[in-house]
Amino acid sequence: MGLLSIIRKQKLKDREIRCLILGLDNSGKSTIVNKLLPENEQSANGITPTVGFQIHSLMIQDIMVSLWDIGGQRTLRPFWDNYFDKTQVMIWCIDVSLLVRFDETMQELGELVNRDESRIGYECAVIIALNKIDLVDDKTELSRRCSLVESELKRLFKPDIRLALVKCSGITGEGIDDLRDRLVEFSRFAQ
Ligand SMILES: Nc1nc2c(ncn2[C@@H]2O[C@H](COP(=O)(O)OP(=O)(O)OP(=O)(O)O)[C@@H](O)[C@H]2O)c(=O)[nH]1
Ligand SMILES: [Mg+2]
Repeated sequence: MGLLSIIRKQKLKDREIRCLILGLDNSGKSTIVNKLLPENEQSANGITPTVGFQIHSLMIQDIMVSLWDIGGQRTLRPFWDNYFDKTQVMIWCIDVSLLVRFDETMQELGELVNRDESRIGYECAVIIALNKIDLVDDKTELSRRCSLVESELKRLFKPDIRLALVKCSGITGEGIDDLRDRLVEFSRFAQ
């Protein structure tokens, strides 16, 4: 292999980032991941609950994103900690249509933060994906729920962390471009 091709290969490797997508079961993580993939790679059949994890590689602009979709069922949550090594971005997915699970999702996020305060928001940027917006027709109610999440985030995180909030729907695709943009923005920062 010539020197030039070694350098080129290294440069390509430098542009790789790792992103975790975490959150409660049924919040829509795998559905979002499917929507982020190029159309010809999207699953046409239904998405089933993730047992363990699935890794997808996806090119966004000039960045190769290795996207780790981790199952959110209660029995799988004790293993979440094991996935953070060399991870630059975490997408935390919340089902905005289910107010009854807001406390649970914030508690799980809080536990992750408390276990290692230098990790989430510092080593690893955070994107909060408020998913399933298509299920909340009332816009005032949707804003109220977003504000609820925002005030919880203020309580959980120090003000200097790298954090973004994106409203989206893994089904209609609304907000998915915004999610992609945030992913690129944080990936560039990580390089
Ligand atoms: N209406 C609507 N349904 C959604 C949306 N995103 C996901 N769903 C549905 O929610 C259910 C759960 O979606 P998944 O993507 O499997 O959820 P998950 O977070 O990956 O779940 P686990 O793998 O168990 O952690 C499926 O029936 C999806 O079709 C959305 O934005 N809008
Ligand atoms: Mg899943």
